[in-house]
Amino acid sequence: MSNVDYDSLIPNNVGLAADRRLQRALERWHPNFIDWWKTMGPDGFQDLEVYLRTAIGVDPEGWARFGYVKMPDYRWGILLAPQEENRRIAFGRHKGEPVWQEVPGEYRAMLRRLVVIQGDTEPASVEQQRFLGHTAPSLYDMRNVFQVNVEEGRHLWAMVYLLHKYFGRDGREEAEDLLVRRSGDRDKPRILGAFNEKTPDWLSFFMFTTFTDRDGKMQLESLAQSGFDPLARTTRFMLTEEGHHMFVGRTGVERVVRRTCEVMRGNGIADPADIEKVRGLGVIDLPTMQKKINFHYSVTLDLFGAEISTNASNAYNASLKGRFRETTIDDDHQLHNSTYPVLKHLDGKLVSIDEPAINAVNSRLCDDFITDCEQVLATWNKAIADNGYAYRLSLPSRAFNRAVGEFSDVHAAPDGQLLAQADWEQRREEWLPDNDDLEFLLSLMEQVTEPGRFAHWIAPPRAGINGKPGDFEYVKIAA
Ligand code: BYC
Ligand code: FE
Ligand code: FE
Repeated sequence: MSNVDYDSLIPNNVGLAADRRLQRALERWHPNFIDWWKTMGPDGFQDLEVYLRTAIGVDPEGWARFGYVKMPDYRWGILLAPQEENRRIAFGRHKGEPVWQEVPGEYRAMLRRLVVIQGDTEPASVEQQRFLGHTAPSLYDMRNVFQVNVEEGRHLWAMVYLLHKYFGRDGREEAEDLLVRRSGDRDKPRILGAFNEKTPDWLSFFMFTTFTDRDGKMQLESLAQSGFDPLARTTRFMLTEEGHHMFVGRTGVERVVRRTCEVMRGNGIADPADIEKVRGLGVIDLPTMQKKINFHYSVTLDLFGAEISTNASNAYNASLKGRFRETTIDDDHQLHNSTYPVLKHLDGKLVSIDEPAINAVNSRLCDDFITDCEQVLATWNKAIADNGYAYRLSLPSRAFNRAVGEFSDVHAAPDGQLLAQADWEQRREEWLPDNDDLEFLLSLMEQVTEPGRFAHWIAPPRAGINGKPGDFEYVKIAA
């Protein structure tokens, strides 16, 4: 079952060779994908050998192989986690029924929409990160962004497989459109807001992979519960790759924090808020990092949709999209009579209000996301504390800077205090990066290609990829 066929054009463990129609359809999509990759994938590095991992199986141990690959030759495969025998639906109206191997007709449109939205984010992130190679702070980091990019490409393949196999002609059309929309394009933007923002510098990249890839994790976890088994199995395997993306983000920011603190300490700076002095030393000040957290976190919260959502309740009822770790939750898994506390604003205050749990599925997933993020913040703050500074980074209120849901029509400070429009306009640059901040970040970005060397503003990682030594040549630049 877990054997992967690597002899065919499209590596897969779904028996593609036995389904000639599907195989031909995907083989027609393949050159369009490669065209897209060459024009919208990593700019300027397509001919270089990169030390990448490729998924060669789906077993928990040993699913990846490391080796030098030119990115356009990466073996993007269609890999589903092994089928669980006798798996039954864990939640919703169809709880207890055997999982579906085909799309139930009544849910076809809803399912297609979920798959398309998921699929759209994958190439979008590659487009957003397309120029980062030019300013990579080391070969280690350069390799990491390319690894993330090829895997997001594989995630696109994962969704395109589902569209082609299960959604007929409209699925094929949706698959084509996934290569037509462009991140940030005015006329044909990507579907969700965060995926049309820019990722111009490496702090942005580390924040994106910390927060936005973590939304990916939460959404994939919910889809991995799906009663539609092919979707559940696809997303389950995607999650194994997602871990590395979030690792790159969390440790990336941590290395920046560590470096800044070490340099501040080494130069006798007592006050981390002395931005001019810290920047004068060529490292990123902590208040700017806080502003970047505020931005990436709030934009990512928007990806959870409205707190109270009939779309989400329909998907849950239909047994298509569950909750985070659905099977470990102790309740009826149908949410007949239960409530869930949802943060709302009432008379100028933030209050928690019990809502029917079935309507609050998005809000709950968002809570689980926030819990996850808090653990990440703790590791960053530890790096600050280890250096003897009292400064702490924090997550802003969920009401801060929101464009979707309950708080989209109010303004709030990071501490949750609601503000009049004029106050918000006046103060927003205290909390969100302004042009000067972004230009400062860009001014630090310089490409470092000597193996084992790192740009001044970031500390080296604690360990190499796949146990490689510090001066390993992750990308063969000189070749
Ligand atoms: N931007 O009931 P509502 C990843 C629309 S990231 C624009 O509140 P729902 C990755 C919504 O479409 C994970 N529009 O929301 C990370 C709806 O429109 P219609 C991606 C938005 O449907 C890094 C209306 O507002 N996967 O994998 O419950 C790198 C009201 O909708 C937004 C998924 O998201 C927005 N932010 O929830 C690479 C999973 N939010 O239908 C990859 C699939 C809402 O009224 N998607 N709208 O015209 C879903 O589960 C849900 O569609 C959403 C929204 C969670 C996105
Ligand atoms: Fe992904
Ligand atoms: Fe990812």
